[in-house]
Amino acid sequence: MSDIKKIKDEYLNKLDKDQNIESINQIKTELFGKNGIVSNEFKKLGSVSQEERKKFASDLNFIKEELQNKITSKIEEIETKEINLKLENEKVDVTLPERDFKQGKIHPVSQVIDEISSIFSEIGFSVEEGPDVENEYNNFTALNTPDNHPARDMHDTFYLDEKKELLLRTHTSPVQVRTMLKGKPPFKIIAPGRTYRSDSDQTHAPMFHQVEGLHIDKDINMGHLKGCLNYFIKEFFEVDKLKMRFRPSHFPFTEPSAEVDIGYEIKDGKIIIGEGDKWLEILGCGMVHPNVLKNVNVDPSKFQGYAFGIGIDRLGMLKYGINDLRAFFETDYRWLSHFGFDPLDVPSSYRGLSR
Ligand code: 2U9
Repeated sequence: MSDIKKIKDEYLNKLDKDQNIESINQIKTELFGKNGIVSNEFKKLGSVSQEERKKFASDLNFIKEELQNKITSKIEEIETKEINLKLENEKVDVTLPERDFKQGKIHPVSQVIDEISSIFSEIGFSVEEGPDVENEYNNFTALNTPDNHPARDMHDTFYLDEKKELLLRTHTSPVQVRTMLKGKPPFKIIAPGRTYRSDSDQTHAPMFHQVEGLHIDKDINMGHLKGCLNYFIKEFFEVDKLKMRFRPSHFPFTEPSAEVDIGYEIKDGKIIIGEGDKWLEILGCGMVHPNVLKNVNVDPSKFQGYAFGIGIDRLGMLKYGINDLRAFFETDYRWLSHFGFDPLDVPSSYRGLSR
């Protein structure tokens, strides 16, 4: 018994010294583990004579309780110390100045894409998307644009390989090609997105945005095209009256083809869309060429329809009075906080896709 008393004093001493949770647990195992010092003393009880057993057991229990109490209070002490240290370090300094708060803005291009998508969805168009990197079949060949066509020129197209098989799409038309190749008519879709051409000045950027539309069904004619574009332009510019004219043009993928101008005038230095005696070119369109339909496995004797292409950036510049295209893509925060849109402020022309 004197041995175990010595050990008790030794361990009480150890526990008094600065300990951490791990070393306390280590001590706990040394004393009370399966082969611990105290546990082994209890095992000896059976071999002690009847007379001594009662005293031995009571002494042992006393020592056990003393050590266990010490361990429990030591653990509590360490945990309290840790909590206090944490509180000390995490203290909030209420005298600090507040952090600079920056309200995010919607970029005008995203805003205009949302407005356009919303307007077309009201008359049954769905929105399709596709990759920026395309193959030459989807971007040119399927669109009736032969090998020697000037649009394929290195000056216009960013090719990504020597063989000129991969490129950055020069229009969003490959999205319509992909949609028609994987589905069956009718098709009524718009394809907004980034497009690329090797061009850069005040009105051209090497990356710009387009939205193209395609409506293919039985008996679709140019009257439908005219009605659709008239509705879109009126909704987009929020005008009731609109002067619109179709000028004959040429695109390899449409026949006949046209460019569309809308009437405008300048009042107090501001551009007023809709009426007036000036004309502004706004988009290109036409009836989809039978060769294009054949290339995407649509029978042109049964199905026909119209397509159009609109430059989104220019449309946004016109509607929101922005005059340098390059500023769109310079990611200047001050420019964005002026021309950007509050995400919670919904203009009347944007009805949201959920309605
Ligand atoms: C398919 C068939 C036909 C899309 C069309 C135009 C006319 C057009 C320009 C307008 C301004 C491009 O951004 S812009 O420079 N686009 O004039 N785009 S018809 O015709 C298609 C598309 C896909 C399968």
